[in-house]
Amino acid sequence: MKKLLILPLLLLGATAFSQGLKLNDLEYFEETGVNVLAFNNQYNGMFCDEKTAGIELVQRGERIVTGGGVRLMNTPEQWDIYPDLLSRTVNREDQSVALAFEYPGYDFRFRMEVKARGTGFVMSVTLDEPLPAALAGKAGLNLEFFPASYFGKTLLVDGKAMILPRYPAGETSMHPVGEKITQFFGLSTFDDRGRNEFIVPAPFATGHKFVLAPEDQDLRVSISSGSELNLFDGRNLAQNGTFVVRTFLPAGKTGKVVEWDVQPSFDPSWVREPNIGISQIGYTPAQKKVAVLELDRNDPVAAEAKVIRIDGDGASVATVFPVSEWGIFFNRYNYATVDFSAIREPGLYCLEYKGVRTNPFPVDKDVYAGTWHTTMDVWLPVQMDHMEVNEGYRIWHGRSHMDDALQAPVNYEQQDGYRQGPVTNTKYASYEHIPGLAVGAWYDAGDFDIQAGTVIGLTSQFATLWEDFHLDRDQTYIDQQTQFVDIHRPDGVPDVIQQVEHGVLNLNAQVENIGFVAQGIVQGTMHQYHHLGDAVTITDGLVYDPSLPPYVARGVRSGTRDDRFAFTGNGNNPAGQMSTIAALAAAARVLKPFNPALAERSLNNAVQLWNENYQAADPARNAGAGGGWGMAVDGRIQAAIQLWRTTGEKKYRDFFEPLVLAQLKPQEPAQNAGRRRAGQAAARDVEVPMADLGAPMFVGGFIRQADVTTALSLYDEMDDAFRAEVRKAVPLYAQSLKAQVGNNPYGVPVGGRFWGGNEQVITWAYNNYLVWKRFPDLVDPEDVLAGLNFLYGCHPYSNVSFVTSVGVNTKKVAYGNNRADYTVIPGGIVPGLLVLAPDIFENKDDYPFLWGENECCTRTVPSFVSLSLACEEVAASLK
Ligand SMILES: [Ca+2]
Ligand SMILES: [Ca+2]
Ligand SMILES: [Ca+2]
Repeated sequence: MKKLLILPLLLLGATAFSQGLKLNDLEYFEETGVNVLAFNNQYNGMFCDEKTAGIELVQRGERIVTGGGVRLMNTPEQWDIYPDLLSRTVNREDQSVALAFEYPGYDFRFRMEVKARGTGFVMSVTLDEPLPAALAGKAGLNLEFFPASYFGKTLLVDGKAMILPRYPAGETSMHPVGEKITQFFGLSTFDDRGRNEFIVPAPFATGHKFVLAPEDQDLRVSISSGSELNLFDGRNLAQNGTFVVRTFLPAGKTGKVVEWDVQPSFDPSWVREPNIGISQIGYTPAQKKVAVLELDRNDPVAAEAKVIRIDGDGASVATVFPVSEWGIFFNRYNYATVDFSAIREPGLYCLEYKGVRTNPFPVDKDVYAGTWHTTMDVWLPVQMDHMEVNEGYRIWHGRSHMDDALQAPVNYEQQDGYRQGPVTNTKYASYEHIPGLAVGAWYDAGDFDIQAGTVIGLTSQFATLWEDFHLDRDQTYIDQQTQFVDIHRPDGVPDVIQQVEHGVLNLNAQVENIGFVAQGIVQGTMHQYHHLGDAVTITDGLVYDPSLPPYVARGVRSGTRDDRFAFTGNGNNPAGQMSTIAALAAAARVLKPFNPALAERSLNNAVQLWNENYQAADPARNAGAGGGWGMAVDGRIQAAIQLWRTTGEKKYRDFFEPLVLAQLKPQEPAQNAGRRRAGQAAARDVEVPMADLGAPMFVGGFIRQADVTTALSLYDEMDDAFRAEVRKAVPLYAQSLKAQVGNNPYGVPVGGRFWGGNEQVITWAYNNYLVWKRFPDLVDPEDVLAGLNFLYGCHPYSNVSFVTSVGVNTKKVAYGNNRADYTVIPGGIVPGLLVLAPDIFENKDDYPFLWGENECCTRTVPSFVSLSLACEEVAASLK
C-alpha cells in the first residue's frame, strides 16, 4: 500500500489554530468540528429530495442539518419541487458563496449568499424582483434538522424553554388543492379520498432566536434573525420529515429580504473520537486480522494499540501491537492500521486505542459459519409478495396485492423511474386488468414494487446457490397453495429450492399472461408508493371495476383504482428476454426432482422465448440493449449456457462457446458512468469524481468482469481447449481485481456516490473467490474474507455491521418497510457507506430514511449469501 506522507504537525498548524469559519480547497466552510456546505451537494432528478442537498451543517463529524434554501412548502417532502441552481460562485476574498436559483414554472428567480461571520455564518436571500403573488405565504427560507439527532433534546425560543417533540402532534389545516404547489411528475403524495384538499402544517414555535439543544455541544445550533423564525415538524406529513426552521419571504419587497445569523457549536480543542474498524462477527485464528483506525487529522497517531482478551471470570489479558500510520485517504481523515494476526488463541477480545475500547468480538474457527442464516431465514421471507408471512406470534404481512395488476397506461411516467411508452406491447388496453399475477416474486427493497431484474436475478442466483453450494437448509415453511409462510418452521423442503419456486411462479405467470416479464409491477399512485407497514393494506385486494364508484366494493371487485400497474414498455426488446430465459432454464433444472410439473412448464417457456427472440437479440442489432449498467453484455450467452445445462442439447453449446471465448480476449473497457444506477447518470456533476476514492471501476485494457466469471463458471464442464483459453486470461483478470481496490486502507473497492457501495464490495470479493477456487495461486484468499470484514464493520464512519442483526454491534435502523418504527428487518444488507460531496462519508444509524445508506435491497441477498458461503470455505482452508 502506498503511503501519503503528510506530516501531522503541518496539519495541526493548518486547522487547529484557525480562527473562524474559512473556505477550504474543497469549497466548503471549515473550522475545527464544523463544516458548512453551500450546495456542494445538489438535488437529484431521479429521487428528488434525498435530504442530502442544499445548505448543510456537519458538526463534530455528524451531518445534522440539510436542505437549506428557498422552498415553496413549510415542510418539503421528497417529491416536492426544488429550485434549479443557476450559478454558484465561491468568493475567497470575502469568504462567501453566492448562489442564484430559479423556479422555472413560477417565473421566480432569487439569489442567496452564505458568508462566514466569526465562528458562524450568515445566510441571506436577495430578490431583484418582488416575489410572484402566487408564492406569497408559500416561499420561504428553510433549514432542516434531522429529528432523530435531537430525540431527548431541548430548545430555547427567545429564551423560553421547550422540549423538541419525540413524536409529532403538531397542528395542521386543510386547504383547497388549487393552492397546492404541484409535486414532481404531477403526482400527489397525499390520498385526499376525493376531497380535493391538502394539508398545511402549522409551526410549533415562533420567535427571533432559536437555540437547538443548548445542553449538548455536539448538537447545539443557534439561529437568530430580524425576521420571524418558525419551527415546523415535517413528520406531520411524512415520517421521514425533519424539523424545519423557516422564514416566509415577504411580499412586495426587493433587495436583501431575509438574513439569518447561524452559530454552530465551536470548540477549537475538539477532536473526533477514533473509529476503530473491526469485524463484528470476529475472526478465525488463522486469518489475517487488521483493524483500520479512522482518525481526526488533528489527532497525533499513537505508537501502540492493545488487544485485550476477556476471560470468563472477568479477568483480562492485554497484548500490545504496533500502529502503522497509513495516511490520508479521501481528504477528510487520517488512517492507521493495527495488525493483530498474531492473536490465534480462541476467545473473546476487544481492541483498545488511546483509551477507546471496541465492543468484544470472538476469535474462533467457526465465526463465519452460518452468518447468512438471518438473511435467508428472516429477511428474505419477509420480502415475499403475495404471501402471508408469519413468525412466532407476529404476522409480518398479509397476502399482499391479490388484485393482480392493471396494464400501465400508455405515455405515462411516474416515480422510481417507471415509464410506459406509446404502446403497451401486450394484448391489454391501458388500465385493463391482467389476470394471474398474484403469485410469487419479492418486494424490490424498502418499497413494494416487483422489479424484473430483481425477480429474474434472484431466481437465477438461487438456482446457482443450490448447484454450487448444495444449500439444503430448511427453516422455513412455504406453502404456495394457501400462500402462507412460517418463519423458523421446517417443512421438509430446502428453503432455497422454495425460493426458486417463488421466483419462477411469478416469471411463468408473467410470460404466460403478459408475454414477457414486465419491467416492473408497481403501485400506480404516489401515496401508495411511499407506503409504510404491512403491504396487504396498500391495495384492497379486489380487482378494479370502473363501473363501480370509488371506495365501493362489490364481491371480489372494487371501484377504487388501487391495483398495481404493469409497466410493459420493455416488451419490444428481444435482448431483454434473455435473462428471463436463463432464469427459467436454470430453475427448471434444479426444480426437476422437487416439482417436475413446474420444472417442465418453466423449461417450455424458456425454450419458446429463446426460439422467438435469440436472433433478434443479437447485440449488434440492438445497440445499448445490455441493461442499465453501461456494459454491452450479450445476454444470449447466459441464456444459452442455462439451456445447454438443462437440456444437454449441443446447439446451445455451439452457440455460446465461441462467444465466451471471444470475450476472453483483452478489449477496451466499456464506457461506464461510474456504475450509477440507471437514471442517476443524469444527476449533476460532483466535485470529486469516484476515481478519487482510489477505486477505478474499469482499468484501461483489462478484461470486463462478467466475461471471465462466466468462463470460470463453465471451467469444470468444458474441454481442455476451452480451459486452456481460460487459463491464459485469468492472470490478467486477477490483476484487474487487485487494481480495483485502488489506494485505500481497507483493501476493498470503497465507493458509493448516490448509493452505498456494499454491493460492489460483495461482487469484488466473490469474484476473487471464483478465481481462488480454481487458481489458488493467483488470488490471496484473504481478499475474499476482506469483503465480509468490510461489511461487518471494518469500514469508514463507524464500525457497525452493515448486515442488520448480525454481529455484536449492528445497525439499529434500516430503510425497510418498518422504518417508521426506527428498527430493522433482521438479516438485511444495507447499501452502507454513502459518499457525499465533497469528502463526507456517512451511514446514519439513528435516521433510517436515507435510502442510499440504509435501504436493504432484495437483489443483494443471493450475492451476499454466496460470498458468505465462499468465506466459510476460504476460512476453513486457512491454516
Ligand atoms: Ca423499487
Ligand atoms: Ca423449507
Ligand atoms: Ca384493488
